[in-house]
Amino acid sequence: MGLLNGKQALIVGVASNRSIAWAIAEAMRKEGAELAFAYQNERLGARVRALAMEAESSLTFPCDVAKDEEIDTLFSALEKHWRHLDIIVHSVAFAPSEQLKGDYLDAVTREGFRTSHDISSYSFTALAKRGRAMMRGRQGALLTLTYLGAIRALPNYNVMGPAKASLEANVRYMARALGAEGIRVNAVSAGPIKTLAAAAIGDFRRLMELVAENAPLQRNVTAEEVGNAAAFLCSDLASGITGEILYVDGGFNFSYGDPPPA
Ligand code: NAD
Ligand code: 0WE
Repeated sequence: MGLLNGKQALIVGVASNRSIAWAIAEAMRKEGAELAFAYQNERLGARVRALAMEAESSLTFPCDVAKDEEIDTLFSALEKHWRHLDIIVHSVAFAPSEQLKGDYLDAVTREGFRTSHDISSYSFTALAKRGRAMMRGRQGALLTLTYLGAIRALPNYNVMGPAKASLEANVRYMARALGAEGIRVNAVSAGPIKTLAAAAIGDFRRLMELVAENAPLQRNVTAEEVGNAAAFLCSDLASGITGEILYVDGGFNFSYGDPPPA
């Protein structure tokens, strides 16, 4: 019955019960997947262990995705519990906070550019490189989270835009590299959702109002809706889909600029 019965999924990027990664975990659990969780550092350990228990999982591992040794340790630990892996969810992004406000050129620095691309794009590749052996030949799926700022120059998103553009190209190159092994690679491009990563941003409420006023669905999307799309993309129902960016944004991406309704 469950779309993901018998599948084992590693979820990277839960920081709180509002994280998009947590909504994905809940949707995948509901569809029958067995879950494991990787969290950034011990500051988040207790919270993630408690959430994992709610998802009937005792598999929680620390992993700073900026560090290859920690990625290696993560998979070495996971291999002790699971022989195979079917799904990796990457729900991670970071730019130093001073990068995310004001004029792009004034804000951006070589170090800010490097860090944002490393954590927000390369880390997806790094997880795939190390996870590949465990996933081979199992109709596996990799999934990441992106945002409209990848394809539109938006205020304040700044260097995260180029980082997400890199991530989206990464999805296509990874899909090409892994297709022969039966592994699919996709992204969900989510509309704005109030999470920790979003709460830190000024004007977030205004952005959400703009979406509600202009999206065809005339509202913002929920983390649960993103979770459901993620579960679908990682299920065998999506067996023909790879290298794709699926918008879960109420249609805002193609309709902003419409005149307001009469
Ligand atoms: P969140 O703060 O709950 O999640 C971000 C996660 O990234 C956290 O769990 C954090 O621990 C993790 N992270 C950052 N640096 C890391 C590192 N070095 N190593 C390991 N983990 C690290 O916020 P969220 O909104 O759920 O973000 C998840 C993803 O969704 C991000 O890729 C974000 O760009 C994307 N996204 C968010 C929105 C939104 O409006 N919230 C919209 C579209 C896409
Ligand atoms: O991808 C994101 C945000 C990712 C993010 C958030 C933070 C906050 C805390 C990356 N790095 C950091 N660094 C921090 O120190 N989103 C899609 C959410 C978001 O962020 C914006 C947005 C939206 C939407 C920033 C400016 C404008 C819009």
